[in-house]
Amino acid sequence: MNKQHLLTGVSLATAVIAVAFACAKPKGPAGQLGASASVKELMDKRKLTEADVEAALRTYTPGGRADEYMILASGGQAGQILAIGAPSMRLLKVIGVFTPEPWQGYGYGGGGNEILAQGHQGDQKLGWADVHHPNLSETKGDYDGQFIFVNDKANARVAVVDLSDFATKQIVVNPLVSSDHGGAFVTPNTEYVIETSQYPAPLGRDYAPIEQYKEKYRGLAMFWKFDRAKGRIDQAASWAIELPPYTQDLADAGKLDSDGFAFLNSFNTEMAIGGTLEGKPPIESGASQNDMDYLHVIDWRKAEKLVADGKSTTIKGVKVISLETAANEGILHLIGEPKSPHGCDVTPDGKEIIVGGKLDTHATSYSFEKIKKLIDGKQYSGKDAYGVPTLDFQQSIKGQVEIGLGPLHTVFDNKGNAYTSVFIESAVAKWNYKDMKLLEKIPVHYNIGHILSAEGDTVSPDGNYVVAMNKMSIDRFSPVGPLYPQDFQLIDIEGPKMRLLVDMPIGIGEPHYSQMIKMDKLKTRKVYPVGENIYTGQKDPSATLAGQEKIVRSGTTVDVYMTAIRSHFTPDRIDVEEGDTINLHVTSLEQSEDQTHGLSFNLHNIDLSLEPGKHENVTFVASKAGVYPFYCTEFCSALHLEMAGYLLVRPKGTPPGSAAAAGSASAAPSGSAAPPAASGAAPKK
Ligand code: CUK
Ligand code: CUA
Repeated sequence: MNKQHLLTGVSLATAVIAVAFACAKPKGPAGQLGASASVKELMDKRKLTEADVEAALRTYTPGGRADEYMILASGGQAGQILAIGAPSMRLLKVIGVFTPEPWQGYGYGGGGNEILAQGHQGDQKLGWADVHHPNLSETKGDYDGQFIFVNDKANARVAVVDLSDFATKQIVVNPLVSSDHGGAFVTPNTEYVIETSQYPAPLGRDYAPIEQYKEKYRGLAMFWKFDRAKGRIDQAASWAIELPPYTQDLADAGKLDSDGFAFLNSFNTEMAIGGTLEGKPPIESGASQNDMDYLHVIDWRKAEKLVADGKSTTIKGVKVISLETAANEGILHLIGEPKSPHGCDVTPDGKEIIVGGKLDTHATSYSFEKIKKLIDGKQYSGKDAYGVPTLDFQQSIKGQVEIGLGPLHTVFDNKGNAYTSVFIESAVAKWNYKDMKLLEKIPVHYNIGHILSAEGDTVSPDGNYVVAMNKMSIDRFSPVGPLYPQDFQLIDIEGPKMRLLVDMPIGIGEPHYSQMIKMDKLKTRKVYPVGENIYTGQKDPSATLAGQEKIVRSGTTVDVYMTAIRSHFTPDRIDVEEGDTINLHVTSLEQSEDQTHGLSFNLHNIDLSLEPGKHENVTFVASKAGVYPFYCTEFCSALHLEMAGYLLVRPKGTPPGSAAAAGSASAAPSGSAAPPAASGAAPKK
């Protein structure tokens, strides 16, 4: 151990260690770990510094004690959302969203299949997503803990996850654009979930030659109307605004002073279209010619009114305010933003919009008050190529702060400080946006993309933690092959100096954004009422109670009404004929917390998760004769292994129980395959 370090350690750390030592005095007989010397020995043995021990004391969360916060993180290419406790930085759950998730039985036969199918596009049964920005639902600009929304950049989709049970309830497909990025951002009362396009393309996903980029290709801001009572996006009440074919990027909704507005940045206002094989410059350099791109300022309340007044056109069933209308009616204004902008974050008071620049050294703060004045006075600096009024950059900004190379995203605390991720420099820069002063920088490891802060996107951030979401993790973790995990670094921001506390590897995808909510805002259910279909939120019409189990045959359709409870399925034998269609309805009768059963069928790609009370419906065809065991996949009880049964699929034309079916000469007892409750030819409900 480095003695020098011990001597020069910060006083807070020393105090904490002293407490740790004091608390570690031996209580019992002969010295196991306990005396202060032993803690020091342990530190020596594990090569831990005082700073390490202090960080551990600030983050270690004993079993049985809840974390103060939950981070809901994008799962990146995994297409999922990660639920992480903070400050312990322990992974709690990977929520199946756009990608099938077998443990949750999401996409393996049950109702989750229908949710995933909502996200299919034509013949493309998409099995993944590129999730970028989770956003929690808000009430009066504060996280309310009810829902979280995420976008799929690769396929322009938005999903709705209900935080009462951490299950995905809806996926909507944007029929107008092929990719999105500025999403999913909510307005302060979750009136809308905003999704803006990334790579321009003809609206409605039609074809147009790339040479017609400027005439035919467009960007878009989609305003998905959220119906909170139903907990679903109301697609019929949603609408959009056509945007110029600049590559729109990040977005944020105004709040308090700027409520009613949305802000999104863009790059490639050069409208570069590549063509490297044809001898043209790549998009990368073509898009980096201009010193300024455009911050888009959208008056969504005004737009909402225009749509209500019928001043929109309809494309692929969506009401769209045309670019011309948006320009002429004061819906859309553009302001220059430097250089290769990224990140667009509204301050908690709603007064400023902070924009980073990937090739810039500044964070730029736009003043909403100034912007509003220019707009109201129609003091335009000109128009862009599409006739959209532009505002003067200098007259719109409050100022710029030099913070380092490659500032991206910004989050906030409760003291007027901003924390900006600085990508190229691999640092977090803390600066005060009231007096526009850089205060401090802390290195992170490495190549930080987004940054998140506790309750950070609300009108009242907590100001105790930020998390650096780093793209690279060289030398931070044990090697796991050439594909390295991402690195979440929890940073304490409560004191005068930022302190790096702990690294958490993320081994499932590249998370872009995350949000951090106070754990006590989450009102999570522990069990479902018996028979609940979690995808409709209603008791399922086929819910089966104890004693109601039965198998109902109608022609080649077999309806199985099944229950699951420790440690059996009733019925436990399903006897069908090759080619029959089976509608399996299964209800968990459990009402005890954490008593989950699984139900899997051999060789049919069926795997359900039956949390207490949950009901699932599965339809499948018994296409091949054979004997298929089904069993419970959760180790639910001492007799879990016995929680099993058989699906018996007789060869076509073989009567039930026939010995011939088994190819045997001896007679079999008759009627052996049908459970007692089975009724003959009852029609399907
Ligand atoms: S983006 Cu990934 S680091 Cu999609 Cu929000 Cu900036
Ligand atoms: Cu039920 Cu194992």
